[in-house]
Amino acid sequence: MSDWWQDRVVYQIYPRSFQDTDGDGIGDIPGIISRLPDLKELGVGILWLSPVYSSPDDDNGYDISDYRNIQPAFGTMADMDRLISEAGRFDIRIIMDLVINHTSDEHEWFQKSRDPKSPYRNYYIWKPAENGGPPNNWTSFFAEKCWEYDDRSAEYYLHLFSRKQPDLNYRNPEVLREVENIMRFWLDKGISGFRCDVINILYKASLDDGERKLILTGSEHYISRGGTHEILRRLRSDVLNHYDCFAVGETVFVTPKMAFDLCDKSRSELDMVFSFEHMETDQYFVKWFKHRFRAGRFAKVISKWQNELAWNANYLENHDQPRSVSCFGNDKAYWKESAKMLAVYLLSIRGTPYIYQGQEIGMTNFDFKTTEEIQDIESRNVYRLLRRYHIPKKICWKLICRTSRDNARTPMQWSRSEHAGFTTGTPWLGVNHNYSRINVEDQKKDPSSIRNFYRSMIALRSQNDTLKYGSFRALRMTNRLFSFEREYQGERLTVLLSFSPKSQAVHGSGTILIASSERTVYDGILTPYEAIILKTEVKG
Ligand code: ISL
Repeated sequence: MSDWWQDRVVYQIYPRSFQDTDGDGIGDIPGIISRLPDLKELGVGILWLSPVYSSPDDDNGYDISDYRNIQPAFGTMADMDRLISEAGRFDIRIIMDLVINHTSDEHEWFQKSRDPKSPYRNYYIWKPAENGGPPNNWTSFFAEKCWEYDDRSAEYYLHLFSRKQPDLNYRNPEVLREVENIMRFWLDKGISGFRCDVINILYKASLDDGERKLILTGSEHYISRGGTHEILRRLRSDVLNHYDCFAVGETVFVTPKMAFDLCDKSRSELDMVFSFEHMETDQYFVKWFKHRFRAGRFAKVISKWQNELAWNANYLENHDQPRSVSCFGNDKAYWKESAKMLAVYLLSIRGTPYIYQGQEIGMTNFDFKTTEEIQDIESRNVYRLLRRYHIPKKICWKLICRTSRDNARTPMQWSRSEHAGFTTGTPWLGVNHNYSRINVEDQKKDPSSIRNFYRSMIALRSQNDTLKYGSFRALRMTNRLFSFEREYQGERLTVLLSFSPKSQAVHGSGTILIASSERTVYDGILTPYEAIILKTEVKG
């Protein structure tokens, strides 16, 4: 028996950059409502909304100051209620981002917590100075210190992200109770689950110094510790089990073994997790130092995760990653071919597919020219840090261009009109100048477009049980070719994916189920970046 969240395709919306309707240059909820017919036509069954809650926007909504209110720039609670019901009319379910590792420092709990006598003090992690300095040697995800001194209470508080994102204290049962109530509040409104932000780091097992590491010193004290498993089991039994919903965890530095434990049905924690290893196949140690993408390595990582987990959350893009056609494909000479090939990969591998806004039209990395155009807090911090080490500006800029989270955050390209039809005002982040060539409106009209190909692939997946439930077996995993088989109830599908700008001979037999090119018969030669699914009946 499958669950509905295994059958459907998820589409991630980054509300700030999706569709503006009031001309303030920031996307909004009425904008999402206005695009529901487009999403339905594409074949989307679930929407994941990045945070729409009240926030001072230090980290674009991942710093929440009120979990029960909507950020005014995005609209009102009435808009949100309307979105849930309108989406329901299209049979589209909604999941929301659950950001509970930290809040904003402007959240009422934190403001009260600054008073050492307040009952809220224990909602966060406060510690006195250690030898006149921070309580331990940990470092943050955003290339800065992770302890901030608060004059008012004369102690430090922990923040694994920006200093405006203090970490909640999960040793305090009150915090869990508050979180459960927030989850119920949204589930009662009719949403169908959560994407749980950095969910495997909630519980800090100790605050001792960490082993010194190039990045994230201290992480061994909080990555996937027993306390987090316990919290997840509580959230499941107290809340999630009482609704028709699912939970996908964003799990940083997760290994297949950790992911297995988090998703093991008998433990009742999460339904699936986002892992990162495949996204790191083009980097040395940290994402800022990239090397050429090697498809062979990517394929091996994917195969490992396919073999070790019963069900994966599959993605190539999100609001934190550069555009997939720019890093795994070829966004110049083979832009269209490679974007379609990646679509075949994403929709034919076993698991729930997650498409990020703009991926379905092959949006590319930004074309900014200066650092002033960058808004992302992480990119800004890293740039500053690299400059402190006297790394030449040109090199810093190159690193930022390839890796910045703003690559994914440039506004959605809807049409050829000004600002790509995203806004009538000034967009909060620059629109990529290629919008007159890459946009939804043109691609809807062109039968051979990337978007129409995504539509066909989504439709194919929804009708084909082998693509949804079939077993996975890797065949070839080289830098030029990734091929694998899926098998289910007497049907075998062979998926051939070319990662090469050259034609190559690849053995394969069967009838073509779908091809990213126009061909109807397979002659044993894959053209550059071509993808084909061949179908054979299994004897016996
Ligand atoms: O961006 C990253 C890698 O590309 C990560 O280090 C990222 O910070 C990490 O995956 C956690 O991400 C999530 O939580 C952050 C938020 O900034 C991200 O946007 C969110 O996806 C803090 O809430």
